[in-house]
Amino acid sequence: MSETFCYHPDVAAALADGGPVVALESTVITHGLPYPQNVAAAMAMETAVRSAGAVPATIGIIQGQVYIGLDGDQIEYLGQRAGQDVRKCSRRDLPLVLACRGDGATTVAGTMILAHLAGIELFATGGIGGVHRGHPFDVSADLAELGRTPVTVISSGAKSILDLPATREVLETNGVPVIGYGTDEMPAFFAPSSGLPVDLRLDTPESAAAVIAARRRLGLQSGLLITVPVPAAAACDPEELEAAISQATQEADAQGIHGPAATPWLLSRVVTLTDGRSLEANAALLQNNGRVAGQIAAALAKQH
Ligand code: PSU
Ligand code: MN
Repeated sequence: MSETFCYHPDVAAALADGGPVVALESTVITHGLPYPQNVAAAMAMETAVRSAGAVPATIGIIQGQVYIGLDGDQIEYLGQRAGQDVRKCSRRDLPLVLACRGDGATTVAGTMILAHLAGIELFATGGIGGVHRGHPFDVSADLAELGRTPVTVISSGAKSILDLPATREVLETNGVPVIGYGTDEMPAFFAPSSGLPVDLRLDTPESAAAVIAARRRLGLQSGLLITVPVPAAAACDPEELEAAISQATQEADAQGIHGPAATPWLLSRVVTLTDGRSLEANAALLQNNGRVAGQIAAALAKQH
């Protein structure tokens, strides 16, 4: 992997020592948030991971080179290209962007694959993809990846731009447990709850590390999903959000926006329709998830 992967020195040192490392994705930078808030959110998330005692590794592809730990200049480079010609990379896209020596931002699916190949077991982000409302065949590659790659994803669940009950069913089919961290209900990104139950509630980093260790002992080659609600102080007004989300979903359908373009388009439309209020909640939950993931990584490293 050494020629294909370029490791940040801090990440290489932590991995060599069995120290705590948390992978972070780059599609949230290029396709999830606008510039310059995307770069600020990515840097704040790295700081949150560090403050919990772990090393962040933001994963991305620049000119066909995979970086396991982008530096600040590289995050700025990708961040400035938000909405431009950076390929959004899930499993199918990875060989294409490498062969073409292109720039690529990794989704949850793409980041899980590269993190696993790099020897990183934990990954924090904002939201996972899912089944699109009204499009039962537009199922994010994230759900299949969670079923086949042994990485633990810490997120705030999935946005209600998606069909959450269907998303929950596909996760179950793929053998992916949904763990609630400090909650009995699966969170719905901006909203702390979705009405859907979790498979297990955990309240401490040590108990989360114990589940990861048990998965490892069984040799299961599948992932775990740990869901963390948005911090209460940063949550948006649920009615305003629901109105924005249903308007955005209807507009996307009317304009024929689908496939990989659907999630980025809906995300940016919701920011506009909420006058940017959803952006603040997004940044807050990213930081909080980075902090929780750092704490779980630290607890896991102590068990070695
Ligand atoms: N949900 C968010 N923000 C995001 C994404 C999802 O709230 O930035 C990104 C993630 O990278 C996720 C991807 O893996 O969108 C899912 O895209 P698709 O539905 O095309 O699989
Ligand atoms: Mn899709």
